[in-house]
Amino acid sequence: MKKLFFVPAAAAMLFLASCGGNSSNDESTTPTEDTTTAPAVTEAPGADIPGIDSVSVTDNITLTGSDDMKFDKTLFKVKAGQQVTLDFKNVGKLPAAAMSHNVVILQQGTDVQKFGEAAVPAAATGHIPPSMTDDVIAHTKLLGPGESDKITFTLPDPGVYDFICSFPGHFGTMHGKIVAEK
Ligand SMILES: [Cu+2]
Repeated sequence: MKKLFFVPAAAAMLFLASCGGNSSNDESTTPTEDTTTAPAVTEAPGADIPGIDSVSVTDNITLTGSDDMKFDKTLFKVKAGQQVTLDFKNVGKLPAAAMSHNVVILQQGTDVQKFGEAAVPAAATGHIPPSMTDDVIAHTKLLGPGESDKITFTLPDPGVYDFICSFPGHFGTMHGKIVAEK
């Protein structure tokens, strides 16, 4: 009886020893996993944008602007380096002088607020500020009610690109993002 008693005791000690070993292994691998996850997140541009998962890649964007100063869509996903067609229509009815719209696609890192403000006095150039043309990847014409314009452009690098309507006072509500995937 006494001999049998020693066997489970030894097994229990082995079990405890192996448990201790395992848990200390887990602790040492946790920081390693964190550092490998971080670059994976930055590799997917715009992964932190709400709703981006339900947006599929396209090379043909259709977009409208309305009298309530809104785009009908604000989030797109394209392939970096691939030509994209954008078809834009002003579906409003208000006169062009009061309510025109365009789509201006900006380089990554452009200060949208600064661009929007610089666009206000730039009526002669369709509200594309001459001092900031380097920040513009592509833009449609400024459109009055019922007008439409079609442009093609290529987003050069993976990342997130802002687009706005640069008609005075509009960029606050008329803005969106195009995510360019690798
Ligand atoms: Cu507008």
